Amino acid sequence: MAKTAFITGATSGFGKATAERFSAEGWNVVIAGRRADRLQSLQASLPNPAHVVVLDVRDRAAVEAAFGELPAAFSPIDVLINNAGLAVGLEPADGVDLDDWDTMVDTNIKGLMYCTRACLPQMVENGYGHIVNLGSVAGAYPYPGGNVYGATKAFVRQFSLNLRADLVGKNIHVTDVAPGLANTEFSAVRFKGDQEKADAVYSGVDPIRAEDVADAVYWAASRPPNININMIEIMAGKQAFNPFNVVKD
Ligand code: NDP
Ligand code: 8X3
Repeated sequence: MAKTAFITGATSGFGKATAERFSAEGWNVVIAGRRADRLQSLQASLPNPAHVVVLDVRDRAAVEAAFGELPAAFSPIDVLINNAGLAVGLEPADGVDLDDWDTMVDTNIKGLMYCTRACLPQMVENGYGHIVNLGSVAGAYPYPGGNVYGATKAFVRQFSLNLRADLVGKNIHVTDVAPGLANTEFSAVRFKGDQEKADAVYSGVDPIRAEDVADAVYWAASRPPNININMIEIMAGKQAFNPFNVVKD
């Protein structure tokens, strides 16, 4: 029987590439996101069965309903890929719009929590499961303007480890996949539709591709059950770290 992966944020970027990868490998996929038209065209393009769920992960009741009302062919979920997320803005903390911080916390933290909690009982009952969370290098390394975005991804890292602590005896695996600079719609969203600013982020860099991340997610999810991949951190070949920033008088 085909296994099922539930992928949030499947309308674009990593989520779409991950749905394509799992489907190509013979999996059934549940593809979730807010843009119904994109989900429908993705569904039509996939080689194996796909179930569309139009879902805003910030809506707790809608998340509970989505996991509670899955068709039999897509239940139970074998792998949950908590990918939906975003950065909004790159302003220093003292000038930020608080609504942007709320949006990131509500999506990257609370939405991920809701999906995880809604999915876990069926995994426990089934005696098998794997949760792959999309973190970020921004959760480990600070940069100017990363403020709450990076903090939400630090949450993803620690929540992944703590989930593992809870689930270790239940045959449920947990992986935090933490990419760096990757060319998706991420920067266009961060800069609120300013495509010129978004493109500038990737110019002169050969960034990570969505397919590279899908590859890492699929690899982690297809390891044998005797191992758990706790974390995968990926950077672009031209991306590294800054030294400490010491400001002199
Ligand atoms: P994209 O903007 O291309 O994709 C983001 C996806 O998240 C979209 O499918 C979007 O769907 C979905 N999404 C956003 N908000 C919600 C919501 N409230 N409810 C449901 N779905 C939502 O970006 P990426 O593919 O790059 O990002 C995917 C994940 O990877 C994010 O968590 C991001 O933080 C993380 N990441 C990105 C990196 C990068 O440089 N690109 C690097 C490291 C991590 P829709 O709008 O249709 O709802
Ligand atoms: C996205 C990667 O470095 O732009 O999570 O924050 S970065």
